[in-house]
Amino acid sequence: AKRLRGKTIVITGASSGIGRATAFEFARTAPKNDLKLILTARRIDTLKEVAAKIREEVGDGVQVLPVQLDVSKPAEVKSFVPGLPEEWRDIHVLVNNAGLVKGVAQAPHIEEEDINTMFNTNVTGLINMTQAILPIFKARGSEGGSGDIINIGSIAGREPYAGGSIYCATKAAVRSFSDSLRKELIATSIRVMEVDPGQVETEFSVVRFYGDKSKADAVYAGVDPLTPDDIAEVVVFVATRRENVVVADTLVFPSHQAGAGVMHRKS
Ligand code: NDP
Ligand code: 8X3
Repeated sequence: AKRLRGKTIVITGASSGIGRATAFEFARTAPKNDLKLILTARRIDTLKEVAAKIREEVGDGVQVLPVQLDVSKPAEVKSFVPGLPEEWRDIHVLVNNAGLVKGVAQAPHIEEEDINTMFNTNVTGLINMTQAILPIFKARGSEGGSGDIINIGSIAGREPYAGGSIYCATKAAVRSFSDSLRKELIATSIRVMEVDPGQVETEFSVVRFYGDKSKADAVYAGVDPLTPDDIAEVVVFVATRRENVVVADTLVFPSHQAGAGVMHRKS
């Protein structure tokens, strides 16, 4: 927790699921009065509720700034850092978590709009956010602790499956980008770390099925998925290692899962 002292952390997609849980976990772990959390997503009202709940749980010690940001819009990402109040620009950790899946359609029936939404959010959004923040990290020079980029990938990026071709391709792209970036930054002390969850129960499946809650619930029937907190703990763990330790890559399953779609169901 001492290692978070004085830091400013940006989380994308903090209005729900893993991003929201990660915000709480950082707040709980932070030394009192000495952490700034910038929470971003499209739903600003939900972000404000998250910020209020964090203050309720951990007190006013942690400063929380909700910022409306659609990572799929390059112009919004470009004006993100310049739009922050001066005292919030000294960013140390970027958690690239915003992401989504749309549908289970297979080629040649995949909607163009869904393809674009997934790529623009999961890939271009993540790359643009990284490019927006990296100059802040690089300006610190090569001494330790100059900055962390934590990308949320997925088992889907390692094991592509039918009905997920676009989503899987986006997460494979995240993986390639993380691995290239780590090599590009080898002479710096910037840490590029990827956390790849297996099945986590969040709004993910509700979004996949365009708001159809019963279809989403069926995904989790008879299984015991991870909770968003389980992944949040891993994200905060990798961010709080000694400066010279890079947890480059992490794959996290619930115990009944052993691959994308390799699930043991009780019924
Ligand atoms: P949720 O749907 O619960 O959360 C997704 C978050 O992303 C929301 O806060 C949403 O906020 C945000 N988001 C979506 N589109 C945009 C956008 N264009 N700009 C900014 N924020 C956006 O799902 P999860 O918590 O499960 O997903 C988080 C990450 O975890 C994703 O990258 C997902 O691919 C990954 N993941 C999830 C797994 C799972 O099984 N749940 C497994 C492996 C990886 P808003 O709508 O307010 O913009
Ligand atoms: C989410 C995991 O396998 O349901 O990234 O697509 S999967």
